[in-house]
Amino acid sequence: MHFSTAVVALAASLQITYAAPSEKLVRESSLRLIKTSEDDPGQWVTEEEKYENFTAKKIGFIDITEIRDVDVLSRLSKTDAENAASIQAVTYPSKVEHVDEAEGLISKASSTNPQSWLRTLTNYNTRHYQSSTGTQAATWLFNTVKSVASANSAITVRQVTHSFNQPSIIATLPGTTDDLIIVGAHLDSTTGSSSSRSPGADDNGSGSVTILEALRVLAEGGYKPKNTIEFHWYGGEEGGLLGSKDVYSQYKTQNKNVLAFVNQDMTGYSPSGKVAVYTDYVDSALTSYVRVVATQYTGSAPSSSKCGYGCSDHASANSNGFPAAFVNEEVFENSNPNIHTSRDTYDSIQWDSVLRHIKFTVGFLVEASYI
Ligand SMILES: *[C@@H]1O[C@H](CO)[C@@H](O)[C@H](O)[C@H]1NC(C)=O
Ligand SMILES: CC(=O)N[C@H]1CO[C@H](CO)[C@@H](O)[C@@H]1O
Repeated sequence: MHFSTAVVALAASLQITYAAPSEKLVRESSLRLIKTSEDDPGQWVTEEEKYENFTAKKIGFIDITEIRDVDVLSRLSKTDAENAASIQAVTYPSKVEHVDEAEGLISKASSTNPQSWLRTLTNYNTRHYQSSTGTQAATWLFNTVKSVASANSAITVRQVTHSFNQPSIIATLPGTTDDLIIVGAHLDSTTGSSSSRSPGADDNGSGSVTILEALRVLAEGGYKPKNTIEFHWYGGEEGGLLGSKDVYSQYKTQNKNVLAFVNQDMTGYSPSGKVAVYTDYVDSALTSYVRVVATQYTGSAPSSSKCGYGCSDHASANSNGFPAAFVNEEVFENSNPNIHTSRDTYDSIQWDSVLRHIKFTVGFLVEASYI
């Protein structure tokens, strides 16, 4: 049971009234406290309700059961406009400045390896964060990231453990400064229960293999950045941004200087043939810079879209005070109709769309490594 007195005390101190769980739900235990909007004081739900009442209805949520940081809880209850002043301010370039260097690396990118990696990821019955196959998939990904990173001995790869079995994975390419440029995606998938078939090809295996290919290209190219570059694969996103919440909470405690985090979630379905830059729960200055970089390296100006509260892992960086942006395959209204279902299969992936995101990712990492 997670109805802890600490949360109640915190709620009182924040003058937030959390919804009391019903007796029945308390008895069933393993209740989680989730928030679906700034104004939502919190709702106690079962794991099944997370999927049935929210994910399946495309309602985003953040699992705040374990969050104790009052700054973070406060930001999660304020609008973007109210939070803007408390997100670390970074001055970004107004144009791209390293095109030749980036294009040289981009020319080495392909979808050959991503296809084989995504085959393996989607062959796990599910990557649900509470399933044993979800943990096995994370272990396979950890070993694969280590193998890809071994092309450059400077790169380190580690796992971040959570209150659930599935870890997150972080690869670090050290620069000459400790300032961080981060790209990330989540490695888990869901269709509800921890045992139901959930290939999660697009949501969000596609984002995971997109950033892994970018790592391969930079590792094999012997790329030496000024800023330190990190690649993050988060566990437990579908449970309410659980893995990224832990990672950014640790980075906040450790006073890490994150100059930019770009989240990519789904990258393999795009009828319009253009990437979409999302504008809610992100940093507006970083988002403008991402548009400039995406226009250069994908060949067209991105569309704009919004996906609401708790939509994906950029919200965790944002609520911890770090500048975040979100680049997705398509505008929200036209996004992949198969996600969170057993139809989100390998065969439905559009590889030209994945390659577009890989080019953007490599271009962004090279450009931002000089900020
Ligand atoms: C979830 O949906 C069921 C069925 O509509 C409803 O009975 C239940 O109260 C809902 N739970 C929450 C936490 O909203
Ligand atoms: C919005 C997006 O691209 N993300 C997908 C991956 O997971 C999140 C959380 O479930 C969903 O919003 C989308 O399915």
